[in-house]
Amino acid sequence: MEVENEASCSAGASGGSREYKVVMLGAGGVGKSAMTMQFISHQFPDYHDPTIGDAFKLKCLIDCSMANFNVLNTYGTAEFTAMREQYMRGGEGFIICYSITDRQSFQEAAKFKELIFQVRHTYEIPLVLVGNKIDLEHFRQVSTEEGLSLAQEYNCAFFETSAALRFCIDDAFHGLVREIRKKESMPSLMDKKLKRKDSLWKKLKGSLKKKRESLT
Ligand SMILES: Nc1nc2c(ncn2[C@@H]2O[C@H](COP(=O)(O)OP(=O)(O)OP(=O)(O)O)[C@@H](O)[C@H]2O)c(=O)[nH]1
Ligand SMILES: [Mg+2]
Repeated sequence: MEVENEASCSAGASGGSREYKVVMLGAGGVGKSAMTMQFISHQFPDYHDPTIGDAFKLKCLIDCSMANFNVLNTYGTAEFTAMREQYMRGGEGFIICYSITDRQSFQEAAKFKELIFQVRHTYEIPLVLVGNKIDLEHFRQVSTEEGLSLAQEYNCAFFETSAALRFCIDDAFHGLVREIRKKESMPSLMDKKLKRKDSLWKKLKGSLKKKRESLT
């Protein structure tokens, strides 16, 4: 799916658009698909259809510079976790999601930094932490302070969102691009790795396609 969105900034957009490979991570049912759908097409699917691995594209202006999102939406269900290592190799940045109504999903979110480290051997990976479903305040099990404190540990931006209300969804995705740009402006780490990432990303999409075909 490919969409263009140029609403937020009219003047001064840079002509060339840089692609950002973003991976959604988090336990099953926390709202990764709902957040992705809201971000890409302003729609909220109110049913839970466990994801097999979908990729979405969207162009938008962030801080007056064009960003070409390539979002890989993953699945949280345990039986699929073998694929996680592949995602973690391919992504440039990760949105780690939990549901504020599900403490176990928060505990799972707290494990991702280590899992990413095991695959990438660095903690310098751009991340954003998201506590979703804040429209369900009455069912809250994870406080804002706990989210903030995990984000501090992760050294990353933190957002509480509602995919249902499309609340703070753009902020989370744009926040990740800002994290990637911030890390890129520190010359050391990312430049050398970009070419390698391109071929990894292609391989990853190929295996997901095969997996989908085998399951349908
Ligand atoms: N009230 C409310 N419900 C939400 C929100 N986000 C997602 N949901 C609902 O939660 C359920 C699961 O959402 P999904 O987006 O399918 O969850 P997921 O993380 O993609 O799940 P997997 O693909 O299995 O990993 C669906 O019924 C959604 O409608 C939200 O912000 N608020
Ligand atoms: Mg999903």
